[in-house]
Amino acid sequence: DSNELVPVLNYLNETKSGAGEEMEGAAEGKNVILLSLESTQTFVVDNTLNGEELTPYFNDLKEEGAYFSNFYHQVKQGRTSDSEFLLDNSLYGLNRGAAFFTHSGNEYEATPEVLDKEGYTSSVMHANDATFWNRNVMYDSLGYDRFYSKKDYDVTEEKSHSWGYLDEYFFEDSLAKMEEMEEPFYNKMITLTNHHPFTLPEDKQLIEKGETSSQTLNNYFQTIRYQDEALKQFVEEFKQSDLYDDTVLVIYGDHFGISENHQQAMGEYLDKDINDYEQFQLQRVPLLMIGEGIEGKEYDTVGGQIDLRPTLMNMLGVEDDNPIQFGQDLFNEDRQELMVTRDGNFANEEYVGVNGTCYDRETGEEVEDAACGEGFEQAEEELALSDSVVYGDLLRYLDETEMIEEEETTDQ
Ligand code: GP9
Repeated sequence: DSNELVPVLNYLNETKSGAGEEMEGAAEGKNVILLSLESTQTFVVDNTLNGEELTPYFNDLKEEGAYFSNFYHQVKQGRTSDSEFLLDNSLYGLNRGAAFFTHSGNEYEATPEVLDKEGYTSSVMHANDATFWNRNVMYDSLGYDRFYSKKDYDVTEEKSHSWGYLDEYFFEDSLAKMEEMEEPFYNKMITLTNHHPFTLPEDKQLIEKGETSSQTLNNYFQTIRYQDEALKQFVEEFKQSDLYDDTVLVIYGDHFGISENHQQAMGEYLDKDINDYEQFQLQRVPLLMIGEGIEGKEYDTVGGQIDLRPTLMNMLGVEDDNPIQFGQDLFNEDRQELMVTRDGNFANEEYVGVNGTCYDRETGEEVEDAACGEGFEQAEEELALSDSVVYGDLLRYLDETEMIEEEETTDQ
């Protein structure tokens, strides 16, 4: 019953800070485009292969917006769907399986529903089969108005490769659809080309393959470079469109592309030994927000995908009436920095705790275990509380939480 939400609410009240002032209302009333870049990790940013930049366009673009260099993905087996779950709910995905499959019948109070009350329409664009990751079912539960899937795109054989519709065509069609959309809108676009096994038609290969001991990593450089070119075409056209002045564009990586099975090759490329600390740091994904009123600035704040919803709501100046969220406004300097991964590892301002070992976050040097004791404990507590919400379908009691909060105020 609703009492099961009490420990969750107490925990969140004790540990999480509210929204900061820096970006409050900075994107009030604007459209939101979330752009999920498939398998895109931060190590490719400002990096090269044989002297050629892997993401030349993104490297420049990030100077124009709020760029987060210590932002982590927090997904597990549900991969892209987990990132979506984290983003729209500010709850953790599950430790096994994908919540998109196992808990699509839950009641949620996700971003689309909250924004709906503010007059927003919501949609997702992804040129894959609608049933993949059970999206067609889950998007209804999350309150999306519309899902543009494969059947809504001009997916021909010439314009496809491997997993499907190539990003450049996906972007082109998607922009055209957005230009026709009722505003304000909240729209999530999910790319596909930079997906394992990272292959491309010959005429789309803009740089050479890598020469490490992993074919996967060698290919990845090419698809990352291709994606960057497609991104360039999209963002440049978007900037020319009428949408630009009224829209905040949020670009982020959904999860890793290169798994730990390729550590040896990553070590060859990055020219260092990939230990647990380095492997953990490789789980950073880019986050960049572009739009009028957002200055070019790099933020080294430690955060993760779970923080995006509260960050965005604050920028939109929207009062989010769902108190069950584990993320915090990334722009709030007073936030307690804690980024928890689904494995119970964590990063905070000073330390990174991985598999029971504690490292200095900046230098990667091992420090005494005790320094990470609290972090590991909090990570475990946080994951367990988030799980209690998902497994218990506790958001169905959300309407009663106002009563709980009122009772608590009266008791004090
Ligand atoms: C599939 C796409 C990729 O539709 O979202 O999913 P992933 O395998 O990365 O989770």
